[in-house]
Amino acid sequence: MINNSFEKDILNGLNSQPKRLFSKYFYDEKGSSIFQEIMQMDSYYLPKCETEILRDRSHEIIALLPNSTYDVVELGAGDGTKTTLFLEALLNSGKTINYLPLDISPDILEYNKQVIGNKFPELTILPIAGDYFETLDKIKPRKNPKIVLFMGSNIGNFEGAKAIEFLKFVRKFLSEGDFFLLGADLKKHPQTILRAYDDPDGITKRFNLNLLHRINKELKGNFNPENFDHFASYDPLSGTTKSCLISKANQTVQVAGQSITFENNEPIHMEISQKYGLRDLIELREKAGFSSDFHFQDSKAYFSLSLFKY
Ligand code: AVJ
Repeated sequence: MINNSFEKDILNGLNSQPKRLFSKYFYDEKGSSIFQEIMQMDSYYLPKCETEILRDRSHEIIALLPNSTYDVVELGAGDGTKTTLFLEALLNSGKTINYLPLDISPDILEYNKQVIGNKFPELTILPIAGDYFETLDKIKPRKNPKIVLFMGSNIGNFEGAKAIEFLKFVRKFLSEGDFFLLGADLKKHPQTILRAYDDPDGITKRFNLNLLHRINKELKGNFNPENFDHFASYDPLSGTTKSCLISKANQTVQVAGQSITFENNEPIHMEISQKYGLRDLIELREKAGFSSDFHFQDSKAYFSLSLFKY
């Protein structure tokens, strides 16, 4: 089932003009491990900045939460390492919390539960595996007020209006008294952004090429990844980082029984990573239907944790 929509999306994308592959498919086992390498890169400032905000400003965020009990729901929770800082601050402030990590991967949730459970033995952890539709449906009937976390600038992968649609969609599962905490990467000097997505060691290139390896493995493909180059760009006017693979030759590739032809220098659009100004974040909040916003930045003002009230 999951594999079917993978095949459909990949074939649709490769038959589109321009050709398109989707970054949500980057994260097989190998891809997730390359993403861990990216997070360690000096030039990939995002996790460092977000961690700084969580470490230094969680108490200010928590001061805005009036209730004494919350369900902390984390979308795309992953391994939960950064989240421990926020959970710790919540517990230190005397609030009673339950932690509900949601993720598409049951394996990462198992790991998350162990890491967080070891750190906070008294915490109730209720992992829910599945896509956002299924998992949010399960949290809806719970009576506790909620704070939904969507961190790591994952919002940046949604194109244009899709980001607003996603926030609106999440808001439907919330009610009066609930909050949404968004991690968003801010507009900054274009060189700084470009370096984060165009590293000299080629780690980001490997991250992109890994999807071709994955297609080879899972869809009987015969991509030669060496015949593709990686190209990243950032447009300060739109705030959009785009990353492409570029065919280094005229070539034909087989995928799931189909022949896909590439011209020399033809791009495959792989990913966008949207950057926001403060005004953009306020507009996003308004359009999604949340009533107010509060913004917390790191010392360099590279990243924002933005709290939206239902
Ligand atoms: C995981 C979506 C936040 O867009 O910055 C990192 C993925 N792509 N380097 C991002 C990514 C290239 C990352 N997100």
